[in-house]
Amino acid sequence: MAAMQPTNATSSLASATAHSTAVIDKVETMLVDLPTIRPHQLSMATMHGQTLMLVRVHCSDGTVGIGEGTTIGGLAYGAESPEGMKLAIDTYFAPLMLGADASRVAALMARLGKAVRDNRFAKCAVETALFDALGHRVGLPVSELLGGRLRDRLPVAWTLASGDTARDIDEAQRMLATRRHRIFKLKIGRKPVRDDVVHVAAIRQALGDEASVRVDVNMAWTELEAHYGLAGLVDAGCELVEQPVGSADALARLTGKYPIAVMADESLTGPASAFALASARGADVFAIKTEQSGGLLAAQQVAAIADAAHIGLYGGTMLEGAVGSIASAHVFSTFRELRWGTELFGPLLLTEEILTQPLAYQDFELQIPGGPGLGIALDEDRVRHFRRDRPRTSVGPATAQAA
Ligand code: MUC
Ligand code: MG
Repeated sequence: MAAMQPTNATSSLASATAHSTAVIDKVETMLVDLPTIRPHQLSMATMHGQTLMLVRVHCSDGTVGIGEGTTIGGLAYGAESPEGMKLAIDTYFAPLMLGADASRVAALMARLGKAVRDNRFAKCAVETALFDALGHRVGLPVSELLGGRLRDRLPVAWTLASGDTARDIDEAQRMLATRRHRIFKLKIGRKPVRDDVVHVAAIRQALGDEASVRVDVNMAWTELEAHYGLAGLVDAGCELVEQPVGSADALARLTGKYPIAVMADESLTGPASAFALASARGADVFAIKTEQSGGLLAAQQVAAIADAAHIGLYGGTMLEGAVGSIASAHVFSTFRELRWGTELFGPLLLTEEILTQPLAYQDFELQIPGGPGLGIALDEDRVRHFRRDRPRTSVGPATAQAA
């Protein structure tokens, strides 16, 4: 019998097998604390800094992937915290990952999914690191591994949340003048509804037609307050309201009642909730967050459900630093429709840079890197400096100067 000639199919199988020779050697986690440029006020917390949980996956072929998990206000936003993610990955994820085929990302995530319930943010961080390493291994950007990007740049909104109307107007005017942002999301819900509406109307009026003004209530209103609020926001010229109430049923009842788009955020916790919301026509727009969805692949599933239900898409943020933000950018670049833009401004809220090459924000957009993996590199010295567990020199209280 003649020897079988390799066909295209068998040779691509051979190269896939070559890629799969890498196994996971080490999983490393760390907490990095960075200050914010100003206090960031949401209805449930005021942030003065952000903690990034960074995970590095080291593979036997020398590739290393990085991922990030963040939350908002520690445990104020949801059930996970950066410290909890680190503990979960060190204790439960890492033993299952060591020695596993590093290239079979979906298979490994399925295995982790069976052993670990929930922990969506930690799973997202690990999945990001695996995709980053795979991208370096095969020489492709993460967006291409996810099916291929449809855009190289993403519009980016800025959140006005200083707690002071005049300061917010000044901040927005600087963003417009420097062509960094022209979509503004206002955090409201801490004050009485009437005061919040006055705040929004003042900002809308000061910025004029150049800017788009939206609000995020972070679930702070009752359904009755939301009726007053939405009516007032329409008069104030606001185009979108994000998660005015906590209950998904109440959100559905508000959708379509007023000429303002209603966007779901906290109610969206992955594909199952997306399906339930879409079935109930529970929102006009989905704020898709990669971490909240449970990872990059899960975020794509949420987008597919929204698309099928003709629900608009917005690329959300958990105020991730550079690693998490660019991971989301790769995911959002693959969405067929992204009518409402994104809010991947997290790194700009922090005083410190931790990349060798900062992310490029210009002309109201974020450029998605074209290099392999996430297309970014950590500045190791700066990461070491801001690590929570860095060796510290203790200094006592100031003592009287020697005479
Ligand atoms: C949220 O609820 O959308 C997004 C922007 C921001 O300032 O906070 C986040 C969280
Ligand atoms: Mg929100």
